[in-house]
Amino acid sequence: MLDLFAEPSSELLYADRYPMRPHPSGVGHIIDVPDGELYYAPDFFNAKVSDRALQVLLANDRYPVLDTDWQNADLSSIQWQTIQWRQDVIQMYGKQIPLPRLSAWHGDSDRPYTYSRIQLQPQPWNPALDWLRDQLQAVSGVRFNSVLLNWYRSGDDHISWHTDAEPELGKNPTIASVNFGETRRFVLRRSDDHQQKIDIPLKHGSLLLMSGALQHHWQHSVPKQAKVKNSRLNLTFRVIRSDS
Ligand SMILES: O=C(O)CCC(=O)C(=O)O
Repeated sequence: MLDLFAEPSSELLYADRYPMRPHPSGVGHIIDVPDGELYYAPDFFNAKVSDRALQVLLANDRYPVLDTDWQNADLSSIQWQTIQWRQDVIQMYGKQIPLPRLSAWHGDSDRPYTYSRIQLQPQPWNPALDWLRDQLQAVSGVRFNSVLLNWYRSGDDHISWHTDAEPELGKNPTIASVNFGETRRFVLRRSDDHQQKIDIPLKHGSLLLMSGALQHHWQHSVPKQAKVKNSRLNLTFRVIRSDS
């Protein structure tokens, strides 16, 4: 397994398995995986911006963002100030199963999105999300029109193996994954060979860009991590096509 838990210290690290080279912008590295493209910048957002982002995205009228046991907090009558966090449920065997994380969907109003058979109507852009999207456009050249936010309240929250291959994302989507809060493992595995894995610790302030044919050949997940007690936010910026 390729383990990226150690910070890349040179562009040649892991070159024997998947070559890495500096991104032309000078920030972060391109990881040349077969059948896809990955760009990873561990410190894309500095500590000050990242701390602020966590505070703003979780701002509410009841609990401090840090030092709250969010997994057990009563969220029923909380007023969220920036993001309307919601507990989505999926139907399985006739039962309503809560997803093991909280979510929100923001974006252009004419771009609804369906995942896990949940149809999401976007909440509007706000200054924080708009600012983040501008930073991503500078590095990716892509103007994203939607963002899915996932809040992993502790290491119990997770997301199972899947690909982001919904038709409304187009054939080879570019997806920008931004991370604030606790470091969590982001694991990729080849769809046709589950032993081939890439394990990337997505840390506070990091950016991972997935593009090319990646979603057709690699699945991804964020596994449970029992020792993790604090929150992690993940924002995946996407382009939803109008002709889907
Ligand atoms: O939290 C992450 O890093 C991944 C999120 C994800 O896989 C998704 O939103 O589809």
